Amino acid sequence: MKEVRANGFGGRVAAEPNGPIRGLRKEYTIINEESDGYTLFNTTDERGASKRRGIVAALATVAMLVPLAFAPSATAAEGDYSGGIKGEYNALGIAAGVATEAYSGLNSQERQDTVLANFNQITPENSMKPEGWYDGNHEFAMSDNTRSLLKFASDNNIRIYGHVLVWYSQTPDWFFQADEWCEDTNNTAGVTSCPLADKATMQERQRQHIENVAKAISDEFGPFGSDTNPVVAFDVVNETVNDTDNPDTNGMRNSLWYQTYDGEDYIYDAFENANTYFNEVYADPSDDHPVTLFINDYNTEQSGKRTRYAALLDRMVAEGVPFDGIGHQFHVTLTTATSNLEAALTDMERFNKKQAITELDVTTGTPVTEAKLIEQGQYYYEVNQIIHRHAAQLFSVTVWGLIDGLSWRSGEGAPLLFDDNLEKKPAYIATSVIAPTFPSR
Ligand code: 9MR
Repeated sequence: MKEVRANGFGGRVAAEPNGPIRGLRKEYTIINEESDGYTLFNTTDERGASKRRGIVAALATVAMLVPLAFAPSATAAEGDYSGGIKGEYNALGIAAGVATEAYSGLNSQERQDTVLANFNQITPENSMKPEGWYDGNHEFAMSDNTRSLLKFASDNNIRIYGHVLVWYSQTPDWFFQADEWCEDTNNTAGVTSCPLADKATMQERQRQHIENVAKAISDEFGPFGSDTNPVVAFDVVNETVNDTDNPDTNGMRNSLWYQTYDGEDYIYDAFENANTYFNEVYADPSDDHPVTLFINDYNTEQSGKRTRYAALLDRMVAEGVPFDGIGHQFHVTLTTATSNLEAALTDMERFNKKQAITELDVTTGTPVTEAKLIEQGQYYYEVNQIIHRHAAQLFSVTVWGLIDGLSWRSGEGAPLLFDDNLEKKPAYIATSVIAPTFPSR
């Protein structure tokens, strides 16, 4: 990895051949020791030749140390930057997603504006998980959080990538009990002291849950595929593959789903049910497959997990399971080789399905320094190049949160594209611009 040095704000200011970057408060410049400084972007043509020339020249001196400097810009205007990330991805046929909720990334006008300027798809970060649909009486109902998010999406013509129908986590333990009212004296989530339900009971509970979700959404927002229903995809199952190679479960997680079914066919059933209810029963007759059905997992950038994931997918294909897409969460750090992310996408190409980057975030470690933020920009830039190379199969790329402070990993170092003041980080620039602009690490 090449050394990156940040001179910090107010550090060395580069020559300004093209003017400041529109939409950015700070101007980001590359300065290397053997040449002039180069502005990464210009106001009139973000993909212009002058910029490329500058960067190529900068990259040509790669014997190097690439110190980077920030310089405050007096003239940069806010909020008008090349159609945002969605504009860039749209050119590739990929949706630009963010995980958020009405109560977090959409709870101020400024946050809503930032979401709408940059993304055209939202994954509900928590509200649509199984436990989000039940009250204390085990009654099924759409929550206000889910309703608000769907309404925001429907009103603003933004897509929803649903998350998640079947998951070992954030599912009430009673769901897996033979008697759902049996008192569970074990306080650990995912474990119950009560006798487990049998397979037939679980098959019916799963079917009912999936039908209820599809029906509740279509009752309020119209059938799937209609103009008012924003749902275009769903994580049907999440995190079913084991972290280690457990031969007893054929590499699958020994969850309460696995235990109650005594096998992985709960996954097959989930796709059958989702296909029936989202793409048939509650679908608009004019659209024969409105909801793209995904399987989703983490650590697919690691070869062992990926091998087990692919083996499961092979079995699903052999069983004729109606799945449409393969999700890669990509919760990574600056030390995760980006080539491993690319290997994950490449290895899954043979299935001829859609793929999605479903939960992208890249922690810097702490303390978060300017140098780390620049390196993170370079990392996101490498990921963006991978996205370009795999655009044909990619359905969407989703960052797991709007601003660093709202991230589930905020303690591990600023993982996202916007800081807590909604300022665009180098990671944002790297993600939103197609032209080759960042020197490699
Ligand atoms: O980001 C989510 C966080 O707010 C929740 O507390 C957490 C609870 O499990 O889930 C987080 O989202 C997870 C996602 O649903 C599935 N993949 C891993 C994500 C990070 O934990």
